[in-house]
Amino acid sequence: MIHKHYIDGKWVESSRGETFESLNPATGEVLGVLSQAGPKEVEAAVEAAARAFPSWRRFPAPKRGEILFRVAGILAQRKEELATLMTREMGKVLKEARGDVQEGIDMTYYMAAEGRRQFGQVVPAELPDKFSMAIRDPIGVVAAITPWNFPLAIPTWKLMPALITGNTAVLKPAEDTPLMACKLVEIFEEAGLPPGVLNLVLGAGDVGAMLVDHPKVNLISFTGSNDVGREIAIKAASSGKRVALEMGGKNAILVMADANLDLALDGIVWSSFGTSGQRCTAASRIIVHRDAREELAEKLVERVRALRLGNGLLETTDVGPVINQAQLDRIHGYTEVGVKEGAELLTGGKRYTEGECAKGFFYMPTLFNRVKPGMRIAREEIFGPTTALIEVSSIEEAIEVNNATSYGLSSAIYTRDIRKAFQAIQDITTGIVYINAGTIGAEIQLPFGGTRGTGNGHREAGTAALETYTEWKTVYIDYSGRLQRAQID
Ligand code: UN1
Repeated sequence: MIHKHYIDGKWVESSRGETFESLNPATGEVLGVLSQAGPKEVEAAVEAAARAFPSWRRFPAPKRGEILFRVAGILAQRKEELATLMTREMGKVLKEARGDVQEGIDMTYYMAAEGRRQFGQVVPAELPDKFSMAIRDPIGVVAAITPWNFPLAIPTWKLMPALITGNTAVLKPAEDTPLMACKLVEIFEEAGLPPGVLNLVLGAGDVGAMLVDHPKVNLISFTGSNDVGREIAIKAASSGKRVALEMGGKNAILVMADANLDLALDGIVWSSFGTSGQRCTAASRIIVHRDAREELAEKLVERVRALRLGNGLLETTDVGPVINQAQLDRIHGYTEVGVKEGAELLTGGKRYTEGECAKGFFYMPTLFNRVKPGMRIAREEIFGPTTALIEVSSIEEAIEVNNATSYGLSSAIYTRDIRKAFQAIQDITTGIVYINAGTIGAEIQLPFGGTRGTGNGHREAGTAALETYTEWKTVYIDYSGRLQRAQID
């Protein structure tokens, strides 16, 4: 069976007949064959979304919400099945895959409820017998281009706020995790979403590029690498499209000398090696006060060496594979860079090929010591199970090193001193700050996103997402029956 695109309420194969495969990164097993979109499918999908827009925007928002509530209910009912497929397709361990599905469920319920909110603004007018307010209007056709690391959660971050506010959409999921996207779209269909409101096109980056270029796409929401994000931003600027970007991170955990070190160790291991480090929120720098560095390094090596690699479906596995060969090579490339730059490799630094793992893309959790802030492994996003210890001598220096990167997503500080905690909240310049918790695990009801190279000022999740997917329409109603001149009369 070939998995198909979903266009205008129908599952269709590409006219060119080209296909690609989805692989299990833990075993190399082929999980499915998928139709690959060409220009014709992209055209049809965007046209369908554009045609569906006028009636969907007039469809009462609470009714749109009812459909989303049904989607959330089905997601919740099928959580285990979806999580298992996710582990097989993406590799993350089952408990994390359940978390990914749960994040999708949470976002769907949250945005479904926005069907009865989408608060506007009503303020007094400056003239008598005049009423003034601002209401939200949808933008039009949204292209949602999503990554493989959160194959269910991230599509919901984009689609739910887009659809609840009356936009229509075309989803282009990463080519490494298309089966999860097919499942999500099937669930929308089952929940009764009208044809054309959500369309799905499958394929590689060229399909995303066609969407970006299509004149009837009004808004591009992209999560992925900085290189691709920047290209999209340039194109969108010249065509006048709205674009919301979520890109890389080089997140740090700051460990002060007064920290509860065991707590910090838990946070570091979870944030650096959870999801095999393949989160944009992953901690790839540990900025530690010199008085705590030796003890932390010693204990951390022990903890990292104890992590068990394997198939994420096994209860005994702590760390699953990385997504594909190219990522494996890239991660190892950074190990070589670190060694060449003079950092001390404490553990890991190699591909892992024991037993069954030989068939998959496994990389040993890797820890570098004596890393300097200027080194490439301290500046560039690796997106794998690699983290770097950087020594500092004060909280001021720690914050300065934390902030001095071209990214700005998430930061964490471990300290028992309330003054240091507030100093960090005040002076850290990333979009997310954690106190006595690691850098990962943002919740969906608050803004998610980052400063500097991480994004372009937009935020996902929470009510902030409504800003991305709507335009303000300001309305003045003059019932005085005469000409009233603002700022003059
Ligand atoms: C991502 O890695 O792209 O905060 C998203 C977290 C998750 C989302 C990560 N809730 O780690």
